[in-house]
Amino acid sequence: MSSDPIRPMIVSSDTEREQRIPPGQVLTRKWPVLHAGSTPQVDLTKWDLRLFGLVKQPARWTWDEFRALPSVDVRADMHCVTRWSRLSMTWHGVLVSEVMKHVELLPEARFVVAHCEQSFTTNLPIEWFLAEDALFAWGADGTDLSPDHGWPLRLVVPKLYAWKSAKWLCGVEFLAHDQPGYWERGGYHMRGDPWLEERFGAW
Ligand SMILES: Nc1nc2c(c(=O)[nH]1)N[C@H]1C(S)=C(S)[C@@H](COP(=O)(O)O)O[C@H]1N2
Ligand SMILES: [Mo]
Repeated sequence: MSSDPIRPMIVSSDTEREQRIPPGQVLTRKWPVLHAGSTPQVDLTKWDLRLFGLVKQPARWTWDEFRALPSVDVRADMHCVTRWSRLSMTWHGVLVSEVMKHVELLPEARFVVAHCEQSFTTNLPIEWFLAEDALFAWGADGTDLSPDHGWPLRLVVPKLYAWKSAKWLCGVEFLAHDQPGYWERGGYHMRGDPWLEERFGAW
């Protein structure tokens, strides 16, 4: 990481709120690890990222191709629905807006499902995926992600509860209708805005 060039810094607008901690959340200085199941072993030589569904042409990147895309740093806070919030993380990766230059969305695409190793999925409305601070991250706070935190690549959507920030990401699917993912089928919210405390239900 230290040999990487200086990357542009994007600052999530939520970090500029006077009250940084959303309702019902508690500040943590540690970085907890939270996920269903075990930490997958990912082989980079077999790894790819696919964008598919309601796009004119699906897109695919190998690890080397993905790492060659222009990268940024994103300063953002992280809020888990289990009530911890971690402030001022610096994520390293490729903005969603940069990746989306490589596909043409069909007009009926309104929702996204993130697909991960071990068939974890999570859904979100497309406008939250396309937010200016959302990125595909391979690193945080100056180092590559550890396997527990989603190495080699995770989605990071700072404006929503962190269960939407899918670890071990392998694909993004564009859909016309919302489709509940893993935690959402278990009762978690289809959107999950921490500022509105969208923890459970509503579908
Ligand atoms: N693939 C996958 N990604 C996941 C999860 C999961 O179970 N599987 N859990 C989510 C939840 S609930 C949270 S709070 C964050 C936690 O990220 P961290 O372990 O890096 O803190 O990852 C999210 N991404
Ligand atoms: Mo979470």
